[in-house]
Amino acid sequence: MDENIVNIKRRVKRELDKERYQHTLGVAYTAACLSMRYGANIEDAYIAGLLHDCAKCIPNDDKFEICKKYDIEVSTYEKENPSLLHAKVGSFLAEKRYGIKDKDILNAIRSHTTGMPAMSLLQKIIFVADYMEPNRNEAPDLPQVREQAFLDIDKTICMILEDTLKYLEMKGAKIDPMTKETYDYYISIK
Ligand code: DGI
Ligand code: FE
Ligand code: FE
Repeated sequence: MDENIVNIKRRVKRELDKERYQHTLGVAYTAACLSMRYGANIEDAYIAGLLHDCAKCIPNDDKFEICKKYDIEVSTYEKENPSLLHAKVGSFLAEKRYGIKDKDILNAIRSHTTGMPAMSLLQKIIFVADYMEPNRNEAPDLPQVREQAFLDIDKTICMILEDTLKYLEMKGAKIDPMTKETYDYYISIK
């Protein structure tokens, strides 16, 4: 395997707890499979998968600290829901600590939790792979999502967002405006 990938894996393994590292490997190879199906760059997808949650195990206070130190903008919504920040901070660390220069990979990490309208193929692949990788088992619609992901990726994004919005409403959690915007966009092009 590419030396770069071996190094990323080693470092990410150190930064994450065991379960999160297993999830990370699951996202990486699911993203590679989806890339084969849709003709995306397989190695880029694998790397984006490996790094998408690289900031997940950083305590909230430290994430805020990183944002302050490096002038990363934090929305009011993220201030109230700091767990969402791991995507933005992860993208930053992927660039600064892991030396990733490819903007598409960095954007895919940044948008992996809420999605965003008009995503690139790689962004869509990471968004979908994160939801359906083999270690995930809680979402009720996983079998349908896993099948649909290899048939129509835009439709899959609608299914995932529908389920996520329902789940957040049930929990009484607030919905990030970007999650809603992404949903409206993908419903409108269906
Ligand atoms: O980091 P992971 O657990 O692998 O997955 P993720 O980055 O997609 O984060 C998943 C969580 O994020 C899931 O519990 C749903 C939540 N989420 C997604 N959109 C929103 C959200 N949480 C809030 N509060 N608001 C959102 O709009
Ligand atoms: Fe995440
Ligand atoms: Fe994840």
